[in-house]
Amino acid sequence: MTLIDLRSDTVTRPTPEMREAMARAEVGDDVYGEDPTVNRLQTLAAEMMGKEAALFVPSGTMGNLASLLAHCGRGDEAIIGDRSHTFLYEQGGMAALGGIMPHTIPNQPDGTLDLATLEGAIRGDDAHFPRTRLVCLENTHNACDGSPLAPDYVSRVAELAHAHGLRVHVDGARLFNAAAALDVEARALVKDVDSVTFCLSKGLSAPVGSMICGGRAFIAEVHRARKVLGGGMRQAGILAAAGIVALETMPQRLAADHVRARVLAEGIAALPGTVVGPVHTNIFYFSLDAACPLDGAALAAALKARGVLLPNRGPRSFRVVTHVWISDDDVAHTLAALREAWEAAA
Ligand code: TLP
Repeated sequence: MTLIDLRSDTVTRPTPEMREAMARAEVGDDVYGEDPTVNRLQTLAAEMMGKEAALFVPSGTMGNLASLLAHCGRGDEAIIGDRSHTFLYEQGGMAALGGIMPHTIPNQPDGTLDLATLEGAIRGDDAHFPRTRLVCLENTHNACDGSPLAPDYVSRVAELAHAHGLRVHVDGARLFNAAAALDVEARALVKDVDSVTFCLSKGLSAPVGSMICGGRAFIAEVHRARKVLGGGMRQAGILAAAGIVALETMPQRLAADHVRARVLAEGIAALPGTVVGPVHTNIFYFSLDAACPLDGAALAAALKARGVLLPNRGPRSFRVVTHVWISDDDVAHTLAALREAWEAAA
């Protein structure tokens, strides 16, 4: 039985067209800058983001860390949302490896940072304080219901940050989901920021890799950071080839994942004892209240027995993520499996 895997869009496998492109890819040594396929991907990514340059890195985590290392020195401070992936799920790499102090401020439920709180967090020029260098945003915001941040909000953050001499980095692991949800070009979401990382894996379904995009001088710094982090890859064109197909073919189909997420959420909301969060993109959260006949572990086990992978994240809470390998039939099967689980427990 092929499992219906709703754990994350990180589980996506390459499409047949990607595998074909990988098999045919021209390669060279990318540490020497000689891999033509990597170079093509970097040019394409920079163009799509409206930035001067781009760099291919193995993962979103490395993309964020290399960007932070390029923007900040040891003892500098980065203002970042307290529910952001970089703060919560990247092992504190900025502090551990870069000596960069995370200055967290609350993420609003929609993933934004309140502008007044942000401005209040910027340090003055005083020898007691670290120097504030950077503001980090996340778009879409994974932990805040997969919310997309609108272009005008991002631009207002950039305006505020730049007025104080700070830079802005966007963790755009799912930037193309935000663009699809808001019906704008991805580049419109980053036009005023200094750097962006987006993932070719996840919703775009390439097997490996993320892109960092920004100005030429910044990308030169990021290139050094990637090397010291062990991210200089040799014949990486094999991977970049899949990334090119991802950029050319996948953004335009993401809206379908968002529709399927909504159908799943509506079906779950109709079951007694569920509390379902908002659906903006391909990620939503739900929990089971006291009236629910099942707890999280029991529901996860019941679903697994029916071919659906959705482990509980807390005792009674779940995250659902749709992606290219979740079809309408998979949605229908999942909803039927949920109903059966409820009936069996009642
Ligand atoms: N997120 C993963 C897990 O790490 C939680 C997931 O399943 O959602 N930024 C954001 C917003 C992310 O969601 C992720 C991965 C990353 C960065 C890190 O990307 P990778 O896994 O490529 O290092």
